[in-house]
Amino acid sequence: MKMTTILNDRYQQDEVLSAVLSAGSVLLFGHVSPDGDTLGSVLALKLRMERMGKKVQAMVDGFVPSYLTFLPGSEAVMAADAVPEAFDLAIAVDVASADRMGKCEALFAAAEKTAVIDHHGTNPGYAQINMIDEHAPATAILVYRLFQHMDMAMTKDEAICLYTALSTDTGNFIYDSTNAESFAMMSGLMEAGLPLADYSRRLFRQKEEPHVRLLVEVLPGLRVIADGKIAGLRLNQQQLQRAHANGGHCEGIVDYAIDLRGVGMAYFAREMADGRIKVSMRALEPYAVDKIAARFGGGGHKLAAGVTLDMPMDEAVQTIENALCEAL
Ligand SMILES: [Mn+2]
Repeated sequence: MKMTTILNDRYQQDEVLSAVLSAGSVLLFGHVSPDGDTLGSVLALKLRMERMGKKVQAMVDGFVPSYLTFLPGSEAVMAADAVPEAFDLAIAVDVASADRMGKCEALFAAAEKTAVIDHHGTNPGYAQINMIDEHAPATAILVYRLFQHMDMAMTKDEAICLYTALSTDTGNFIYDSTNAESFAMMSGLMEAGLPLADYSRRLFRQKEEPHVRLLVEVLPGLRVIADGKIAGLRLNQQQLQRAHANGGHCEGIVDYAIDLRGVGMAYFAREMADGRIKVSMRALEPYAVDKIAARFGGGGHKLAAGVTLDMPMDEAVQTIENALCEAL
């Protein structure tokens, strides 16, 4: 495969490779509210490094969402309050800033040797070794590049992890970030025996009953404003409980707002157990929501960003709608 040469002092691929080779034990960290890319990339690395004879542990502040429990090795991911065995190297995977490790941040910071593998342009490079490429559509792409520099054939389980990571971060290969390298990597995963039909169905077609019951609660509250250019949805704790759902079941709900024809920006506001309001925002070019999220202390990408607001639902929705209208 043709490899792109990245002239970027934050792209320390060789340094990550040699750190991995010389480490006897590794602790991998994902980000809070773990998604397909962070978990898939962490678990692919875990499987590979175990085959290299290393002792590997993985740790995340937050639960593995139920739609990702099929990932090989996901049952071994430790919670933030676990006490890991001693390790030589800490690697943060798909973690844009150190505080995105949540309660694991202190453990990472105290490690003797640290590395980060990430694709967020906002990543300041907070580790000793930083392998960051903001042009990669998923962290999984960077992990795949690392694997290509190891003299080992890919296993089916590694392929399943990397496919999960890449496909979820590209919205099943439809986001603008999807590039030729994504498909070159898919070719490699298929050669490794990826059961594509089975896993694409698990990830993109199957719905859990609480998710569908959430739609029944949420969709009647659809708001369309600004001449149809902005749409929004909201969910309170009572509705969440009626649907027997949890936060993980909310994945994808914001798409019902952004997928309305004519809509350029959308939000989904949900009340969390502590009363704060978590807002997911989406935009279509030429609109962007990253600056709006940043203004209120959140983060993310131009077309997908999020923020948590410490105010009642009505006020949070009004605040976000005002900001979105302003950005139009
Ligand atoms: Mn990612």
